[in-house]
Amino acid sequence: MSFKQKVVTIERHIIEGERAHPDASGKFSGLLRDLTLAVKIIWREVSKAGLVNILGTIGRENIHGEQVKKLDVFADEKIYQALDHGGHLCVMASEENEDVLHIPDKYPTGKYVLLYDPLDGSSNIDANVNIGTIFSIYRRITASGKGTMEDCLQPGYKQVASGYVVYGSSTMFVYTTGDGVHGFTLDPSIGEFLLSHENIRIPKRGKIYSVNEGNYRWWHDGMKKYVKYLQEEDKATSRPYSGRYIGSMVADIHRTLLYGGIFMYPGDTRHPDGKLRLMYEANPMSFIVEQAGGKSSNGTERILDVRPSNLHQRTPLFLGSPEDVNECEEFLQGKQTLAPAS
Ligand code: P6P
Repeated sequence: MSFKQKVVTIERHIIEGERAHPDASGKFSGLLRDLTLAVKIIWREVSKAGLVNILGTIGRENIHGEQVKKLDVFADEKIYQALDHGGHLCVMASEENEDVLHIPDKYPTGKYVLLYDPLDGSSNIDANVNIGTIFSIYRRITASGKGTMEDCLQPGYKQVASGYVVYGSSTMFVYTTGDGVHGFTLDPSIGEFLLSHENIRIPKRGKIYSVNEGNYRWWHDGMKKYVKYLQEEDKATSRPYSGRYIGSMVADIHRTLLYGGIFMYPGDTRHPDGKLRLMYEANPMSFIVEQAGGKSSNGTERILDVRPSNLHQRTPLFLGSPEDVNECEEFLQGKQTLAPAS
């Protein structure tokens, strides 16, 4: 990096973004500062997990004599503890907890709501595979005081911010506040996330599809036909596509965002709604992908328009380059009019 290049932290980027929107009221800089602190604490544990054997189950003691917690429980607690006292939030909800998480009575409440998946893909960590933290921020609906389930159960288009962290060889924080998608890479030597990918735009079409093909036998016909179509040879449409599936959604979608293509977790004859959670995974990642120029659907409807009925409800998910998602939907809806391979 040349010394002339300015060093932009997440906090500076948010503040400069707020200056561009006079109506902003310092809305995010404090909230995201607290969130990035929790993320750095999680990063510290994730990056040494293989060495300190803290993957144990709850109840064991580690070499420091501390109670060992599974990493996802640890991450869940760190995010809650970092955000429960800042006065920005009226309520939280976590993928790890059945009910909403209230702000302790001793702390002030604020006008925002935080939903988060503290450590998505944590079952992969002992294979040193990328895992991630995902978050969604909404404005509260109720007037004041403690937030409620109503504040948490909002459709995705109501999000005012969302983002993810992908922990790996380099750890990145990617977020949107509705003004484009921006990526920051952690510089461990100074413990700061520095702007590395400003205004990420997803390619209109890619050459990679990402899905667990082990579920093929349970897929509906449209899904089977679409994947077979991608595997046909046709140079004019860059087919066959490459198949890439890490099995850690944050990593698979991060690659899709940067390289283009499509990520899919469909519903099937065993699980009509698929596996991924609407509120903690699909909505925040869909806001990011749409803000980068992509598309995200459940096969028939825009994910961000889905009206939630349950905090932990699952949804089929098809997201990525707009031309790829449009093509996928044609197959899923039995409307494909695409020419067979020449
Ligand atoms: P499958 C990880 O457990 C996760 O929740 C997502 O990160 C990932 O995309 C998906 O499940 C993988 O599920 O059924 O393909 O192993």
